[in-house]
Amino acid sequence: MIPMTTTTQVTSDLTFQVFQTEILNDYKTALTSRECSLLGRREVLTGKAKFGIFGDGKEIPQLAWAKVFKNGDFRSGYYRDQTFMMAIGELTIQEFFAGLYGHTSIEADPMSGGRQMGGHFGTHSLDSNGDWKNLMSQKNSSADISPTAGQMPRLLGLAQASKIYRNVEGIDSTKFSNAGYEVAWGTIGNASTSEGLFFETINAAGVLQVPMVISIWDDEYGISVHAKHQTTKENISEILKGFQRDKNDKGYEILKVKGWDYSALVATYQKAERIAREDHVPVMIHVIELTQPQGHSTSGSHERYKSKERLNWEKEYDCLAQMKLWMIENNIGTEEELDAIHKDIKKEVRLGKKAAWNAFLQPIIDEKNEAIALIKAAAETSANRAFITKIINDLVNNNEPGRKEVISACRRTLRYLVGDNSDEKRRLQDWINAYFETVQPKYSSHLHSESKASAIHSEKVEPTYDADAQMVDARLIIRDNFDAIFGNHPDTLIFGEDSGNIGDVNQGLEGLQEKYGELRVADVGIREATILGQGIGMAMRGLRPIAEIQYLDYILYALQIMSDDLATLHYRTKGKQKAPLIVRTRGHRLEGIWHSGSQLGGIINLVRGIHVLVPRNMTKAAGFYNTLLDCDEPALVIECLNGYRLKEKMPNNIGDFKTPIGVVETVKEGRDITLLSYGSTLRIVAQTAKELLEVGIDAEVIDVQSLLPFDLNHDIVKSVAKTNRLMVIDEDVPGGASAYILNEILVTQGGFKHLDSEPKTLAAQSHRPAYGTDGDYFSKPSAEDIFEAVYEVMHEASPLDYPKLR
Ligand SMILES: Cc1ncc(C[n+]2csc(CCOP(=O)(O)OP(=O)(O)O)c2C)c(N)n1
Ligand SMILES: [Mg+2]
Repeated sequence: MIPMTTTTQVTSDLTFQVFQTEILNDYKTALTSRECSLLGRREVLTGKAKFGIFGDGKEIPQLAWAKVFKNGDFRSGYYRDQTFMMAIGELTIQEFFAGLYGHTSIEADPMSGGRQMGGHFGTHSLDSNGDWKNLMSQKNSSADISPTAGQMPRLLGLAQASKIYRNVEGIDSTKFSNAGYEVAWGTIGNASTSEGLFFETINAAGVLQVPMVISIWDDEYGISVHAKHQTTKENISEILKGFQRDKNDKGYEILKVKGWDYSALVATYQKAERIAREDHVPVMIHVIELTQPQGHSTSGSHERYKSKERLNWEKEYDCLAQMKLWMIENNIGTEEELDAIHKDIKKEVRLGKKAAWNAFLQPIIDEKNEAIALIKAAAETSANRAFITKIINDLVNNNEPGRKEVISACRRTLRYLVGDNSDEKRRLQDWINAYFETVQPKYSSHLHSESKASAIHSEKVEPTYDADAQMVDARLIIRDNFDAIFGNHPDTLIFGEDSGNIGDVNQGLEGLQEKYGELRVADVGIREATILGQGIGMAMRGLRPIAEIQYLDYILYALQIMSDDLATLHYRTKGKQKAPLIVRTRGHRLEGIWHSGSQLGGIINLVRGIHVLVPRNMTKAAGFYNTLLDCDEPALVIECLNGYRLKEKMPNNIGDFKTPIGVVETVKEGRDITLLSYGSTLRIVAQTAKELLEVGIDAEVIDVQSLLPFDLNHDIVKSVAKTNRLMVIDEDVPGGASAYILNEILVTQGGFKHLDSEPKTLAAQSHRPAYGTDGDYFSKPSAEDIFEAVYEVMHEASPLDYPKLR
């Protein structure tokens, strides 16, 4: 136990020794971290690493935080937290430098296997099979992202998971929770509290009363921009005072502490921990008077924007300097002893750096040597020897090459060998091909799950029907299916605007809150970004959340979090973290500028890493939910808003039938032209295909169903090979999702070979749709537009059979 103040009496030698050892260990950790920062900057300035952003000036509060961070807890922070990661034993000196260099081995750089720049931290939640490790026997950090405040929405979910585990019965929580006694700890820079995501998260956590502790590292600056441009009154805890809880109202506990005052920090973090862990009350710790000894990052110098007075103050109040003074004052060590420790640490950091550099470089040197031998051999038999010799010399003289230099030398050599036909050339070609096979995955693997629960292994289970099955309002199929899901999977829960009490705006959840409780079928505030974050955080702690975004158009508020956080999570951790979150929304064929429901091109191009599913009816949608619960990947499911009241036959295997992911469905066979669409527009296309039959045009209609992943079996090209004509129809802007689909078929699937007519897309107008039925008619492809566009293709192919229509 650390004394609360510097004046606490030490009662025995033994107590003092324990106390002294612990403080000295802390000091060593802080010094190690600082020396890493200093040396790290030099590595960047001498060209060994690309970019550096470090934790100097923020060391001491992180020691205090690490003391109260327990197994099972989670961190969601930002790039200043290296001292904390070291203090909890999750970042060694060598790993720090491996991250700085971008070492592609996940063993060498456990944070991201070289995928993220240094300073982006994370721990491993998954084993090598992609299965959950026991998160209760380790300290956990969710993987950082660079957008400032982007860590906040996820933090909310990490905290809320504890609340769910504490209050919902029947969930197997062995690996994830002990009765919800885990705290989610966030960090954010003072300037980043200007972001909307910060305020949205703070409010939501206050409403939800979750065990979240947010530390604000306040150094008065955000790069060069002073607090006076960032924060009203230049004081974030002052302006957030209204969140402080009191006798009558729940809220936050707000604490303020100086970032260089070791003993006060220790006391503050102990207090924060107790309040959050025991009582599930969110806590905000405003840590003031922090510094940035080396400035913001390796990209600039702070002398340009800080006054002399400020720079002098920062020197004096450098938290390490202040800790040292305090230690001397309290007889923890003499100046000489502390200096000797510092000297040892400097040496240790230099050694660790060297080991990291050698481990990073050696495999590339081996590859370089192999490449040189092969290029040399090929050069000897080539007439272009002189040119190739230059390439060889450049590579030989490069003592610290990257993989880029190695492989580009080989590839450029091939150009000089183009007329040769030697075994040496073939060996070089084979080596290049093999190189890509082994090296490319180092940079590109794990965008999606590579486990046995990957969605690409999903299999179809057909809905089955009683002989006298009723045609019902389709929303009842969705509702009954969710009922089955919540009944069968205690770890599932859904939350969204109007999802709880009224059972969502289309009553797809009617009556389910009463049945499953307010925590599992929940209303939330209007705050799309943190709805998403809530889902991400809970999914990272073993739950199966379904985050509901009321309408597709409003997903734009959450799109940044989907794109930056959810979509990259598995990739940026090289498969060491996952968030199998289901995002439920409704869209398609809505009417009006902000009710268009169709911005799919924008979405699919920003969320690679998330599956995007566009079922044409509620049975298909329900089948997707059932499939997704067997999988370990995130997905967005867009239900058809105009489909809830259409009639569908009620299956008798609700909860069990499954729509496979990445598989198209042919809804009408035909021989003249392949028509592709999805969602609500598919229904118009299918209807139009019937009308086209009346003029002798037999169209094949295919429902894409799954935009990401797209037609894994390449079934569409088989259809094009039969019909030799192709049209993609959707309600997105021109060049949106229809262009993506066309590229998939013509380029990826090689469909161009089979075409007898120009391939076509039919999309909406470039502007957002105008309001009302007529607005829709003149904004999005109508049945007549589709009919005429298809007819025109047939007219061009055979004008006599299909005379001009207009
Ligand atoms: C959304 C976004 N905008 C801008 C940036 C560039 N940027 C990186 S750090 C930073 C300043 C952050 O300052 P603060 O939150 O006070 O943290 P500090 O670095 O001072 O610890 C900015 C503007 C970014 N990463 N993300
Ligand atoms: Mg700052």
